Amino acid sequence: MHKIEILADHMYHKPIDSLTSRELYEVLLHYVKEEAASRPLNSSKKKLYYLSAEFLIGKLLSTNLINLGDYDEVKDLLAEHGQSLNDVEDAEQEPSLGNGGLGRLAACFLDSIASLGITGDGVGLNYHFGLFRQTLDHNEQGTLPDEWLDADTWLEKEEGKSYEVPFAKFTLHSTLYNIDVLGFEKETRNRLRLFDLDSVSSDIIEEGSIQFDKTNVEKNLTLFLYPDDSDRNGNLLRIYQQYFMVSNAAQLIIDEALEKGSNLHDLADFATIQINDTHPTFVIPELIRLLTTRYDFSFEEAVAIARKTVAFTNHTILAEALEKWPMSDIEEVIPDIAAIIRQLDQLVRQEFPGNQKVTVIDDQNRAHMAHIAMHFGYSINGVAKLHTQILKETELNDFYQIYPEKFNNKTNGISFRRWIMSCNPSLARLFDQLIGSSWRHDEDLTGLEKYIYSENVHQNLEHIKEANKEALNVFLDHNQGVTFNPNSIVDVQIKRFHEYKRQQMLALYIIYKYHAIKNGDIPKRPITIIFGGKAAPAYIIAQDIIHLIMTLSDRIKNDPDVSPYLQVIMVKNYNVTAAEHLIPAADISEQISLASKEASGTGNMKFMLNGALTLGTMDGANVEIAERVGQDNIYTFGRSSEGIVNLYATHGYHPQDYYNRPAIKALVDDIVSEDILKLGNPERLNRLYNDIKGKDWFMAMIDIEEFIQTKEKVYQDYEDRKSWLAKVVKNIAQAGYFSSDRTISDYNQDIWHLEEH
Ligand code: 26Q
Repeated sequence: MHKIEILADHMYHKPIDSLTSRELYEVLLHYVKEEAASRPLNSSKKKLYYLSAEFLIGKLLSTNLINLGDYDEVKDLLAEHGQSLNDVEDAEQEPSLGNGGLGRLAACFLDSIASLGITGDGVGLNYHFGLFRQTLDHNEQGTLPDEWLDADTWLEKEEGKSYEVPFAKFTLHSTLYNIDVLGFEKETRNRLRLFDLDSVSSDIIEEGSIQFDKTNVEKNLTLFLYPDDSDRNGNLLRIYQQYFMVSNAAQLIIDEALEKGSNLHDLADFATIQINDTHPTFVIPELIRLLTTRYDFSFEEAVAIARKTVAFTNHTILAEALEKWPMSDIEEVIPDIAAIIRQLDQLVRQEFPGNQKVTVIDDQNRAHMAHIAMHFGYSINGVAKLHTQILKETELNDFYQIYPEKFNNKTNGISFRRWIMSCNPSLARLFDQLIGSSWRHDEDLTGLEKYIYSENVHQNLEHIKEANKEALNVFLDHNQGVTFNPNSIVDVQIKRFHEYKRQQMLALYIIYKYHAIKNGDIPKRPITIIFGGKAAPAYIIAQDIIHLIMTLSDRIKNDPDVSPYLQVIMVKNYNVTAAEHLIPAADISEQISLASKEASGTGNMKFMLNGALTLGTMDGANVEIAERVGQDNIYTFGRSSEGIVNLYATHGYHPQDYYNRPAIKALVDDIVSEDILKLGNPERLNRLYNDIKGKDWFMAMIDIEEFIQTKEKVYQDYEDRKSWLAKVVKNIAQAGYFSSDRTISDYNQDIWHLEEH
């Protein structure tokens, strides 16, 4: 008998055949957890700690089975008992411990760190509700708490690990939960360490909402990721969360180093700390606090140790995302840390007298978290070539001037275990047939280049895409009772809703296409345009954009002249699981951010690997995709990043200039046309209309004409199947570079310097 059969009998006294999907899930969860726990922890002398406010790990059953090397065996075993692994996967709840790219990147990194045999743990918080669950009633986004912890989970409590975290008003205590992180066909494991508040309680959440008493920190600290910070109490809560996270992390790191024989003077030989954006920056003053108060280090020496231990990754150049905390807020929550930050500010002022732009505390008495990270860390990296270049030349130029040696680029990547082996197994098998299975270990897909014009391969790709579209249809039907024409072109934009990502520009295209069809310009093939993504609860315009898209979707659905040729779907509660269904089914990958604004993007890489072609601006990692596949195999359009950076610097963009062009005016005015206003919420539609017409801060109108032309060309090119599929193969063959194993191996070589096993 297989271990799983024994477990089933043990847990439910039933054979596998008669278990429900849920029961079978519990059995497999148990099985994988046991297998994982039996593997020794990676344990090199020096260890990486990847600190992040988000870990968007997704469901873990499939990828864990893949990494154990058990996937096929378990699938077959279940099949013998009339059960399907797919159904079992459906029974797993997805933890929503992240909100977007930065959190998903952290999850791909954990997978790659373990797969390369590097000793490295993720450290973060165990949010009980994570990010909100999105509803879409009356064509508007609604928010519900996501109770992912209700069900049996991958978390294992680590007994006997609890730290004290001192705040001004009280001292809080932590408990620690771990999730084992397996490497691909590796005999060892790492862990994701998630700290929780021992006094946490959900009884302060208002029934059926994400509202709660923000001042009751002793109960609320680990309830939600990114609580609404539009008021002061929300801001204070974020400081509480960040400090709780890093104080626990720092104490854990010091403990583990001491256990391994460190005298802490040599901490950097035992630990390196990568901070995922600025959210964990308080770890620097916290390390200094612990070393000076508990271990008798001088301030100077403690600073020197932090400077050898902490490395910083920047993920954004949007000013509003660069964290600046009022010193009065820091003072109120964590006065000891405020004092250290003042000392750090003094140090910087002594080192760089007269340089007002690099101070830690600015003239409005706000602490700049990125400045702390850059002065008191040893590495600063951007997440794509273009992004790092912009950081060096403009955004962080003052720091590049003084620390050129700290700056480096690490182009993002994605885990091939999740983003092809698990989410698109039939395509993965096709790769095996064509080039053997070594790509599963080295992600080298260039062997596929010789099949660019192979009719047989094209046919296989067509069949796989068709089947994936059918599967997506089943998923959407189940998720929200919507289906689409499986013979249509599937055109997808999935990501957080943000003006710089320009979902509103694709909405303007939909308006254009609606009118074209009304005027008798019938597409050769039906088009399905799919959006997915959440908008921050305090981000009103982003919610207005969701509303516009859904209203346009209704208008089309209700119009028999148009509905056979065009459909618009807004996916409810877009998350990792939805992405795993959407990406393998997509033909077109929309990556249309305003050039210079998308640091990297990682969805772009997932689509490319799964056989969709990119329609994008020369932004983020799109630039490197274009470089690799060549301009003939990607559809790029729009102003260059230099052009845009320059327009911002010279205040040279005037929306009226664009709005007044008749072709653009017709599209924008349609947002407030009579039939749209009748269908939708006039307040939202008017606000969005006025914003685009009068402000358009992220310049949706600047590229709209070129976008429309390029989209028409894409749809036209799609009809030449031979040439389209040749492009698809070229893209897949060049996707290997975007493996997160490559990214992590670059981090390790240039920043961490750990052993690989
Ligand atoms: C900041 C201040 C106050 C409240 C919240 C925040 C905040 C929260 C989350 C700021 C930024 C984030 C998340 C950023 C993010 O996901 N960035 C994305 O990172 C990806 C991985 O590097 C890139 O591929 C994307 O381009 C980038 O947008």
